[in-house]
Formats: sequence, structure tokens, C-alpha cells
Amino acid sequence: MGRKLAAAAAAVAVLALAACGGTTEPADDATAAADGGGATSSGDLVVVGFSQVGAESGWRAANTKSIQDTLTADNGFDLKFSDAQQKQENQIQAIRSYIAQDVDVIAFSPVVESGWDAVLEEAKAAGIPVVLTDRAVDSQDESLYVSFIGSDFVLEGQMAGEWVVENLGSEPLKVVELQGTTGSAPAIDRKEGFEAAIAGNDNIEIIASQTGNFTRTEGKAVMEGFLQANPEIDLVFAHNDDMGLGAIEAIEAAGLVPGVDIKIVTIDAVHDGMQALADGKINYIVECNPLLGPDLADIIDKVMAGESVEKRIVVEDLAFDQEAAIEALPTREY
Ligand code: GYE
Repeated sequence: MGRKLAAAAAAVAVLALAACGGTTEPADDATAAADGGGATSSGDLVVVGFSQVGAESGWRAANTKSIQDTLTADNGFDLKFSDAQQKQENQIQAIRSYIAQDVDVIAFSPVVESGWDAVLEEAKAAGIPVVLTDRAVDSQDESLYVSFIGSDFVLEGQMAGEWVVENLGSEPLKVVELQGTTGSAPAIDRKEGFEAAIAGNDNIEIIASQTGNFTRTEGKAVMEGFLQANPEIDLVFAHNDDMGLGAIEAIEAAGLVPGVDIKIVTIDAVHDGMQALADGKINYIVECNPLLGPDLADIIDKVMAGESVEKRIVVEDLAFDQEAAIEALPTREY
């Protein structure tokens, strides 16, 4: 959403008339919200306001689809969905809009870890439970959210690092790292996990590390810079498949063979990444499961029923080499 549109949407939301993302609320919602409608604002449906990070990667597309396919009217939900285009200010605005609309539950995937306390306190004061999906916040006050569903990103980085140590660590290895969005939980944690795994091995050296913002375009551009500045690169560790796929383009454009001249390890295991792994252009992928919709629906149902919910739900992830990717691809959901 552009700045102007976001501002306009927020202004209208104050009147409890509009949702973020440029859609207009049905009139009965506005009336119900003005009446303090809450759970009854859409008949029997549970009204959920979801603020998504953006559309930066294949992972995000699969995650959005899972949420939209699960939180349907047939399943008892009225989903209000907004895309923050990787900007925290847009997410804060969307959350304030959901508070103004008096939705039943707010869920969001925080683009960065810090800076959420104020808006989460506003949601708490309004009596609206918040569920974190995918990414964490660094708030010390855990009462600001009811549950956090997502993968263990430190473990993912560690699994990637362990594979590198075991398979490539017997000879000197110059590594470049493509980091995710600066300040985001997966970028911070995957870096930490990878570094911890390679720490004991003197052969492995990270010679350059920069953010590619989880996108293919930026991953490619950063890799081009790495290739120009470093005559010798043995391995790319990319915090997601998309940046790894961008790196493949840069490596090929430089006349080198990805997966052979320069090895590549990534995280996500979305379809395009798995295809590149099957084709031998990526060497190893640690999975990050984006299908969070069913768990989110389950948590929301429990919250609405007044049942207690787990504060932290850890999603289990697998890992794939070429052979495993070839085997998994035909039946993979994303
Ligand atoms: O790995 C990346 C996406 O937060 C786990 O965000 C998610 C990450 C995912 O852009 O592809």
C-alpha cells in the first residue's frame, strides 16, 4: 500500500468504516463496531484482522495462501487481510485500524522484532487478543500476546551450519552470507544459529555478510557485489531460497556454475528452491514450513472459546539434499 493510500485508509478506519488494503467494510460491520459489536459484528463469524509482512518471497506467498484458505467464512471466520509491504509503520497502522474496527482477534507476522510495545498495549487495553505468527517480537511483557506460532529460526541456521561443517568443513571454505531483512527475527536468529554451528571449525570463514531483504532481486544485486569484491567465494549461505535463487542468477552471469564452483545453502524449501536443489544448483535446504493457517485457526477458536492456549507453538522443520528434494518435489504442497 502506498503512503497516501495507507494514510487515507487509517483516516477512514478512525470512523470504523474501512479496512486496510483499500477495501471498504460493509455497512453492517460499521454499525456493529460502533455498537461495540465484537464477536457478533459479522453474524456468527469470528472477525480476524491479519497484518502480513508483505509479498517478498515464495515462502510468504505460501504463508498468505495458507492463512486465506483456512480463515474462510465456511470455517467460521471473517478475515480482514492487509499487506504491509515490509514496512513496520504500515503494520502498526493496520493494527490500529483493526483495533478501531473492534475485531475479535488480531494476528500478525511482525516485520522486525522491536518497537511493538505501544501498539500491543493499545490492543490489550481494547481487550483484543493478539496472536503472533511466523516471526517473534522482542517485547519483555508476554501478556501483550496470547500465543506465538512459528519455526525455531536459530535451529534452522544451526542445521544449515552443521551440514556445511560436516560436508565441506575439511578444507578452507570462504563463505558469503545473504541476510534476511535487517532486524527481523529470522535474519537475527538464522545468523546466530549458523555462526554457532561453524564456530569450532577454523577452515570456515564468513568473508562478507549483507542483507538482501529476503527478495530475489536484492539477493542477486548483493551477490553481484560479493563476486566483484571477492576473487574467491566457495559457498553462499542465504537466509531464504529467494535470495539464493537471485545469487544463482548472479553466479551464472559471472560465468560460474552454481552448486559446483560456488556451493549454495538456503532456508525455506519452497517450490522454486527445491527445484533448484533437484537441478543441482543449490546444495542443501533447511525447511521452514509456511503452512501456519490451520494452527492459527485452532488457536483463534480456543481463544474465542475462552480455553487456555500454548504461549509458544514451535513448527517442526525438515532438511533436504538433492536426492531428498527429487523425492519430495512431486507431492510437495508449496
Ligand atoms: O524464511 C522468508 C520470508 O519469516 C520465516 O520470511 C519467514 C521468512 C522466510 O520472507 O522467505
